[in-house]
Amino acid sequence: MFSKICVIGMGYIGLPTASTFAIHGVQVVGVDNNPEVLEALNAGRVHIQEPGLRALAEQAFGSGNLRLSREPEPADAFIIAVPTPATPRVKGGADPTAELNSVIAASQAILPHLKAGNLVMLESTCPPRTTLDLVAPILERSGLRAGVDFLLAYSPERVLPGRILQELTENARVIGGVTPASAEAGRELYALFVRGEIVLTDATTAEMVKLMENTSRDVSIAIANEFARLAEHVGVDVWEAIAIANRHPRINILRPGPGVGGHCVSVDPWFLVQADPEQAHLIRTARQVNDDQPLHAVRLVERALGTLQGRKVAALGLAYKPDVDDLRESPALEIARLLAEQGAEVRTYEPHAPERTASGTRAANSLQEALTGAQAVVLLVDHKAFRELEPAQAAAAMPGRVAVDLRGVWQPAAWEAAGFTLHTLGVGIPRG
Ligand code: SAJ
Repeated sequence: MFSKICVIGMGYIGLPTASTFAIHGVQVVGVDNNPEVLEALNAGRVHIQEPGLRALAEQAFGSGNLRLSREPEPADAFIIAVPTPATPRVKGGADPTAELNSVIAASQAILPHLKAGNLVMLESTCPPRTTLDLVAPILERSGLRAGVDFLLAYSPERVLPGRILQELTENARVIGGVTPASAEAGRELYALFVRGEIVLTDATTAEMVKLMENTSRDVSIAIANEFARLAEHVGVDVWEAIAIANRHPRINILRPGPGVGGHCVSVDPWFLVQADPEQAHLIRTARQVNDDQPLHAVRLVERALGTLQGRKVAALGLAYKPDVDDLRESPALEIARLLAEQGAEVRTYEPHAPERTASGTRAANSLQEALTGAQAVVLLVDHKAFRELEPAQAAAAMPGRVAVDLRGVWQPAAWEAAGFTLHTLGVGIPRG
């Protein structure tokens, strides 16, 4: 039934999805309205860093089953995998809301090609009811009725950056149809490569599932961050306390850190707030706790150094989490920027994107260069190379002996043996 599909959006989800369908024998048209993305892919450059993606895309293009286009064309199924960012958060301003322009544009682009019997799948993360209230009415301008003449379903992507290819095929997949037949058609499509369980439901439930997953994670991280602040205040090591609490069979406290980044966990909860601002108190508060965490981290660095004015700081890592190159919504970027804004001379080093830096700071090309001349070294992202940093290497390059660990991974004994004072997020000074 599905011999040809169009995947709209060649980003973090669309490109791996299109490539995976292609290597499973489906004719795939990868659609993107950004000419630079198409140019890069046509020249054999994969614009996204994700383990295994380059090889997968090469295999897909090499098979002859994947080709690129600026516009959709007639096909058996259409998959929408375009970005749905939130409007920027303004302190004291209105809550962020979903920007659905790309979903609207993709639906409109499908419209002239839609035929009876087609399946349209929405994968982008969206506020509840988007499939029913936004996408269906646009596609119904064709004169065809959703769920009657063509099939329409929502299937959220749930893959973890860094493990996208593996999780794409192995994770359980939720498919929510505007009708049961739409969900069944979705199952038939994804069963071409998904090895995990495929769970069918209705479209709005599937939208809620996705938002509830990431919101639950955000709220869990917020409580961990709040525990860290309380531990600092009462003179406890939060890492030890969490390790002990997590021995309880029904407790699993997540890791505190410098804040929550990425384009999912820090964004999606706002789509639930948007759905019912009067009721979503806890979700909004958790977002605020996590959004305030970078400022808390800056205060920690300031306390460690006495003052930020004129201090030379090596800021290690800018990505939103370890071992990825993705800087979107990264709390590390925000911390580096705030340190500079508050008077520090900041040298950043992001091994997965060495050319990138935060506003007001300078980028180093190597770890060594970042450390050289620094009075303090601040661990923002626990990339493998930084977890393994030998305090002796830092001591040899740095005139200062202040280390700040915002991820709870550096061993105090090792840093102290090298002459450093190590300040760790969530570790209070025990009171007698
Ligand atoms: N973080 C902490 N403490 C923790 C775990 C994470 O501070 O204990 C921080 C990370 O440093 C990062 C942020 O949270 O800044 C988010 O990282 P993450 O690893 O929790 O999640 P993402 O954004 O990489 O991917 C999430 C995943 N969702 C869940 O685990 C519920 C993934 O499955 C989704 O597909 C993805 O969002 C998405 O695209 O929505």
